[in-house]
Amino acid sequence: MAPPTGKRVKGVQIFRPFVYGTTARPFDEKTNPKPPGIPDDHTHSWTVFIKGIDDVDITYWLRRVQFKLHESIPNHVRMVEGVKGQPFQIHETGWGEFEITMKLYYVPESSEKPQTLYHHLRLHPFGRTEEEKEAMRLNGGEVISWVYEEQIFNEPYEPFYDILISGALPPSASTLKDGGGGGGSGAATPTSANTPGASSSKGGNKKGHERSHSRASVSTNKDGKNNNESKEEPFVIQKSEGGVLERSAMIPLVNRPGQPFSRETEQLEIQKLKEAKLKVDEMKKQMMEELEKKQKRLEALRAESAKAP
Ligand code: SLL
Repeated sequence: MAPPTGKRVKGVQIFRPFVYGTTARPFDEKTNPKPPGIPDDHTHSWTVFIKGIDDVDITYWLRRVQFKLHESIPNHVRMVEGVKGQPFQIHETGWGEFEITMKLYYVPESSEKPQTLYHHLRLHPFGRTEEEKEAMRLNGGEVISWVYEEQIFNEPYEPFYDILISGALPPSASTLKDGGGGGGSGAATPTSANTPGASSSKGGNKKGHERSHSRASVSTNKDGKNNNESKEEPFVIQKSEGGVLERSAMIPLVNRPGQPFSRETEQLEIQKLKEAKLKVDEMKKQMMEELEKKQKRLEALRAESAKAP
């Protein structure tokens, strides 16, 4: 960890969405043939990864990841250095499931201590019912276990803050230097309109492409000016519709293959929660009615027994 440089930007939290998890496939002569030299008892090939949502680069905030695999695997502690635009990942083969430890090392400008994540490698479908398990088998019996997560940077140091908010510029306005290095002077000071990740949670919903998030509130920039009052730039989608801008904290509008975390998914989850709440409310109502009936019956019995000689 580098010694802290500059001051912390007070009252600011910046988040960056990312995805981590495992993808496993059973060996199969047709769909996934076992490469030569792989031990007989190995049944699966698998990958563990950490990457940006919608495959955007995250190496401007994440420098390296140490993956700690099961001790039975040769060379089981592996350091993966960030390569711009590439996921942090390890491909392996094996026969069993286990807990993978991932230690995230941030860029030196952040002065952040490393943080550890844990993830269970899944080779076999998991679920409460056989149907749920069956639904987990994707093409070729692939089993995915992926998690959406948000990295929160709380009151980042100024140079790191500059790096975090230096992206997501419309191409014409972009004066970006290559990621992660510089910081400090010369970093662009973007407006709220072109830095979705740094937008205030009250900042409104610009054409529906920004995500308001309770933990994503950035109310002031480093000059103490309110970002929300900055001049709004026209919002330019650089990737496919539903894609996200580099260095932003956006999530895609809709799912596409290999990209299951989007506003669409979020809405479905919210819908599920709403339905679950309705069901719980209904159950509660029924229980209250039953309780009331029982109480009445109890009162009647008490009255009867009081009358008894
Ligand atoms: C289990 N507790 O029994 C776990 C351990 C270990 C998995 C799983 C070895 C691969 C290799 C491998 O797959 N270990 O030999 O490279 O399920």
